[in-house]
Amino acid sequence: MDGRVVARHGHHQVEVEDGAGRRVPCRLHGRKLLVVCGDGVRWGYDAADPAQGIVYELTPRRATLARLASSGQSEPVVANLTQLVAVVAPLPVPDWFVIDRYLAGAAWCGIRAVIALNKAELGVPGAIASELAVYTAVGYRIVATSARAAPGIGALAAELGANISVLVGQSGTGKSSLLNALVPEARAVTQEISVASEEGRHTTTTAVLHRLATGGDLIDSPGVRDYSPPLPAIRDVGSGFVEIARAAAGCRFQDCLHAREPACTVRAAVEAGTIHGRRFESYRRLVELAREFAARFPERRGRDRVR
Ligand SMILES: Nc1nc2c(ncn2[C@@H]2O[C@H](COP(=O)(O)OP(=O)(O)OP(=O)(O)O)[C@@H](O)[C@H]2O)c(=O)[nH]1
Ligand SMILES: [Mg+2]
Ligand SMILES: [Zn+2]
Repeated sequence: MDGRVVARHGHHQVEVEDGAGRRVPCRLHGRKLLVVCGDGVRWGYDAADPAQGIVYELTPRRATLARLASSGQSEPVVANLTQLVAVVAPLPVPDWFVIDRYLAGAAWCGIRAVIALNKAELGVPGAIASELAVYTAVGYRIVATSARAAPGIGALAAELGANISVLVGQSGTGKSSLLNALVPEARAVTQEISVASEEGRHTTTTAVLHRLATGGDLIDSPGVRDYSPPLPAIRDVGSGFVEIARAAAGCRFQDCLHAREPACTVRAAVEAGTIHGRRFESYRRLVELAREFAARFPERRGRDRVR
């Protein structure tokens, strides 16, 4: 039968949803099979134990959110997405570099990205409002949400629509709380952020997919401390930053890295303030990372292209 993986538990156990929406625990046939939440699979019931299934093969993946592992390899996290929702909150204090990397990763795998500002009922500190204005200016959609009070989750539900969306971001921003507000039967575990560190406690440990009443799907994922997507070739890093890609059209050299080249319209825009300095710094750090990985793992050059 055809099915879809809605959760992975460890390396050899997954949960598969059948055509009727039933969720069946399954083991993987063969050790080489690497499946993640969202994967389409071929599976069947286990003759020896009809309460269990066996996954035999993976169907080809469409847009996959992956992470760059320290081994230099690209590790799939969630497969077959159409949208990424980066969740930030007044607390924990946002790490905008992490947000930029998710947005770039979404761009490289060809999916839409939006930013959700959760815990909005607490009020939005000026520093966060001005960062968010930078994203609005370059064209990202921002939705204010609250899992507890007004403004609620109406705007987020509208943004999710029929998409297959994943909630990503730092631990403690309220991803699982938003999921519970949208899909009460999900009953995802949530936990107060630590008083001492003002950071989340990494409560969610595995990505799980839930069906939305709107016809879309929502995947809750574990919060991160840091994240990097698999990186394209160095000269393509700028394509993950809308405003940099746009301004780069005017650079004298087609493969301009916007570092020290003459007649660079990107650097001119940074100096003029039309490209935000922190976004440019985000870009610069990713170029450095791409350079470092290309040097450390020359055999992988060009292989981990996300598209
Ligand atoms: N004030 C307020 N608190 C919220 C809101 N949403 C979530 N919280 C609280 O924030 C804390 C963290 O929420 P979680 O939903 O566990 O956060 P998470 O992003 O899933 O965290 P990880 O699973 O660790 O990544 C909990 O104490 C929630 O009750 C909100 O809209 N407003
Ligand atoms: Mg969670
Ligand atoms: Zn340039």
